Amino acid sequence: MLRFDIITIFPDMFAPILNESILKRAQEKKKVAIHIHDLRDYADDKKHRKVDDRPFGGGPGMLMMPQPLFDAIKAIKGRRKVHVIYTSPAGKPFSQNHAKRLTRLKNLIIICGHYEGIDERVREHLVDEEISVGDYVLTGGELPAMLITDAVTRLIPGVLGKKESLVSESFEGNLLEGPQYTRPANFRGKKVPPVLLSGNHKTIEIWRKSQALTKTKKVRPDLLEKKNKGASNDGNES
Ligand code: 4FD
Repeated sequence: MLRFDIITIFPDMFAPILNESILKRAQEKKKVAIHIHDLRDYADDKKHRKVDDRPFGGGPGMLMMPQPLFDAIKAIKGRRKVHVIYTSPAGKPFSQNHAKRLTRLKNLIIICGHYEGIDERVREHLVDEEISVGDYVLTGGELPAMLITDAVTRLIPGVLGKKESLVSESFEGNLLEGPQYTRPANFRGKKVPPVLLSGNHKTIEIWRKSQALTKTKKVRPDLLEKKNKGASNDGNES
């Protein structure tokens, strides 16, 4: 069982995403446990539940204060060994191989970044890795935390059924998937490529591979360069 503890100032954002579909089933099957913690519950300032403050040296915006984060992590962690992730646009790029690596851990804490970021002492003393889910800025680290939870959970053995199987999906082998079709074979005059109706599995496999290559060349040539260099998705070990 992999346990996620997510620290956020918007705890209500999580239930609609995490308590549906495959993530809901994964929790019911005890493949993962997901606990959401309201950072404000750990504020020393019991009256205003303050968790942010102005940056020393001046400048715009607010920073997440060290006190609530230090106390939240200490309380949540207990005596367990945990891996602490902080989501921010300044982190290492998240990838499929990154997700695979995280499935090997037992306890993950994810701090959802906010405002202009965190006090550096949190990064220095509490954070094991800073992750970015892409080169864009969001209103908070909540969506990145959900995204990481989703990408990691679906890789845990027994979470996906046969229907949603892991084999031959996009990113396996650094190729995007080519076109796919379902019934009818002729939809309002728009026909499915005849090779797919041939029943010749070998020819179909070759056609799919060539389509995948063409598509990857067109939309993600960077993936092919990595493939040719023999590196995995993010250049890290899976
Ligand atoms: N690309 C990401 C993560 C968080 C975020 C925030 C500093 C802004 C994008 C720290 C500035 C956190 C990402 C919150 N936006 N926004 O992973």
